Amino acid sequence: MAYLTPTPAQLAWQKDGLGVFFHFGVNTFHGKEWSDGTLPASSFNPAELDAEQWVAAALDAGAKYVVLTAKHHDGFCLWPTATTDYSVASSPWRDGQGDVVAEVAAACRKLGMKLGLYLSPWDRNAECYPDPAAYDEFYLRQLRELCTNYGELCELWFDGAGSHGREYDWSRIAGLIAELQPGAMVFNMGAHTIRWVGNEDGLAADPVEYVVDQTDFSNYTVLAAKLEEALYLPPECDVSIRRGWFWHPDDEPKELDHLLAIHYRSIGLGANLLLNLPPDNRGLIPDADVARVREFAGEVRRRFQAPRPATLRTAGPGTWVADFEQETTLDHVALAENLLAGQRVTGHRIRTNDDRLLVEAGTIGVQRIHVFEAVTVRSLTIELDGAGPVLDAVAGFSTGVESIPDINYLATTDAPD
Ligand code: FUL
Repeated sequence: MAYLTPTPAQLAWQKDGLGVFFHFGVNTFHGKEWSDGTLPASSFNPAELDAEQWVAAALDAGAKYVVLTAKHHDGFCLWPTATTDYSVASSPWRDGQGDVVAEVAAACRKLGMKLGLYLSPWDRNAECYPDPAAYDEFYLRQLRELCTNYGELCELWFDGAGSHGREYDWSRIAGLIAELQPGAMVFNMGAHTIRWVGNEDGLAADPVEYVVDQTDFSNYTVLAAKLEEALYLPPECDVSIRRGWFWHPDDEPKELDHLLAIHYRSIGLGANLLLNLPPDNRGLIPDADVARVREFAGEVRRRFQAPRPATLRTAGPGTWVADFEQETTLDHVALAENLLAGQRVTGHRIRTNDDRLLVEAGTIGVQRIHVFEAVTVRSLTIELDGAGPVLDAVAGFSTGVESIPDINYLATTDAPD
């Protein structure tokens, strides 16, 4: 059987692991999650907007890329597009001369962050939206502006919300991306290279399969999109640090434990995580959110920055041994599979040198983190199931933490007001 393999760009994106989402727009000034395209552009006025502060917060979080909502479902454009007046150019912000996309792009260049953009296919403001052919032209012009004027893009985010049952001209959209931003990951629709994980809670579940023949489409329909053929499509888990995607005055950041649980259930299962940090109506990421991401990243660093010294050797087909330099107490193990020949590991077990079964689980992928009651070992044996699996790395940690925090989350699939 032939195995589908990642492109170098897909593999690099998977290794980046963490991204930060910025949901920002006219909604930010009205306490809205979704609006219908009638909120006045004149209400967009973030008096203290500082894109560098946003990108610095993403750096603090440990993110390697950011994704900005250049246009959400309401159709309001954060750049001075030639396609519509419903944009920053009609707002009082920077006397109508501003360009949020350009400011975020400049901050990314300055701080060494990759930039991705979200351009909602569903547009509740565009008059031509009911006419698919006319809207396709309009949308392609918007995408061309974004793909031309802001440097290299690492990701284009196509949100399925509101678009169920609607066809867009995906072949021309794909052609335009191939021409102008061939390295960008394409999320969810069209010539996609990455997929949505299937919920907005940031949670993957074992097994995390990179090769799939159908994908979940959006939070607002249970219907999955059947693919014409199986594709290598690693998942991205998306979740907001707050209840809302956009900033609301009465909302607050999630607890540290909740964010850590999300980390284990996304990055710890071999999926990417796109964590939303919504800028407020001043145009700044609130202090409480900055403090929380610093706390989160600090705790991740504390747990994972110092693996216990070990060497890895093969011990027969599908079997690997990690020898620690000395007897070592561990409560976490991280594994990495070699993905160059595709995702091969379907199951795996970890045993201690005195043959206790420590872990029994499914996929490994780009990274798999296990947590368990502390054990003292000299070596660990890792047995891999699958065709020709190759283990790239094993790292053992002693963190003082022996379980993943419990999270009682409510998955919401109701469309927002
Ligand atoms: C959803 C949208 O409807 C939300 O407003 C948000 O943008 C989220 C990331 O995707 O489907």
